[in-house]
Amino acid sequence: MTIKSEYLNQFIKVTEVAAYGAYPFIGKGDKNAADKGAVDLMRKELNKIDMDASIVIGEGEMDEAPMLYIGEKVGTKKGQKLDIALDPIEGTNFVANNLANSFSIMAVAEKGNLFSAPDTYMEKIAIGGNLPKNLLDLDNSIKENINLLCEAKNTIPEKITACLLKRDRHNKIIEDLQKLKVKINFISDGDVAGAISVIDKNSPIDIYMGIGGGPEGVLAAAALSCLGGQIQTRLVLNEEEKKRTNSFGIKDINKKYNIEELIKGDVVFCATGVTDGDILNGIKVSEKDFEASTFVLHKSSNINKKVKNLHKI
Ligand code: VTB
Repeated sequence: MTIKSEYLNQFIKVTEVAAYGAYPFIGKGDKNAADKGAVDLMRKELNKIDMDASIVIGEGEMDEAPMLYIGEKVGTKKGQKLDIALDPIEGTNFVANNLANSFSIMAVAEKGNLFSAPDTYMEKIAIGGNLPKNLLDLDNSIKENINLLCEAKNTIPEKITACLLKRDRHNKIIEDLQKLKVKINFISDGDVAGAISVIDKNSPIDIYMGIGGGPEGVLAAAALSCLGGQIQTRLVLNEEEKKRTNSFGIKDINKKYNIEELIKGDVVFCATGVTDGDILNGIKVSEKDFEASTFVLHKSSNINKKVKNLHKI
C-alpha cells in the first residue's frame, strides 16, 4: 500500500499554514509563542483532512502538551489510516531571533510504520546516497567511520566535511575530527536540516553526526529514506528517562536503529520555510494572502520538489 497522492497538497498546506501561524512571532524573542502560533493552525488544518491519523511524534506526551500530543487522533476519521510525525517549528530559536533556516515539518507514513521516538536526545550518524548499505556504525570510533566513508567515496579525510550541532557534549567528537583534519560545519540549532544536508547536491556536507533531538532524528530519517540517504540512531536517555522506558514502549534502550527500522514503507515529507533560509524562502505576507515555500518528498511516487503556494488570509 502507498499513501494516496490526493493527500499530497493537503499535507503541504498543513506545514504552510503552520509556518504562517508562526510568522507574527518572527524576531519577537518568544519561542513558545511562535510554537503555539504554529501548533494552533497546524492542528486545525490536519483536522480538515479525510484521514484516520494518529500523532506518533508531536509536541510531547498528553500531560505536557495540550495539542498535537503523542497519541492524539487527527483528521475526520474517514480515509486512510496514517501515522504522523511533526515538528510545528523546527528551530524555534531561529524564529524568535529572526535567523535563517526555521521550518515547519511533517512526515506521514501508513499506520505502524514510523518509529515513535520519545522526546529525548538521540545519537545520530547520517550519510548520503550511493554508498554501501549500513556502512557506518555508532559503535565505531570516529576515525574508523571517517576512514570507511573515505574508502567508499574514494577520498581522504581532509576532503570530508562533517556537520555537527555546536554543543559542549560534542567536544570529544570535534577533537577527533580535527585530528583527522576533517572540515567541520557547525550549526547552532536545527539538526533535521543538518542531517538532510548530507544528501543535498548543493551542500558540501558528507556526514552528519552527534546528539540532537529524538523526534528530529525520525523526521530526518523520513526525508533521507525518500532520497536514498542513510542514518543510524540510538536513544540517549537520562536516569529519569531510563525509568520510563516502558511508557515509551522501548524494550532495549541501547538498540541502534538503522533507517529501515525508523521508517517503513511509503512516506511523505513536507518542510515549509518560516524564516528565509538556505534551502527555502520564509513566509511572505501581503494584504490578502501569504506565500509559502515548501520542500516536498513522496517516496512511492518519486516526488522531490520545491513548491511555492499562495493562500488567502
Ligand atoms: C535539538 C535538535 C533540534 O534543538 O533538539 C536541539 O535536534 C536542542 O538541543 O534540531 P540542546 O538541548 O542541546 O539545545 C534543535 O536544534 C532545534 O529544535
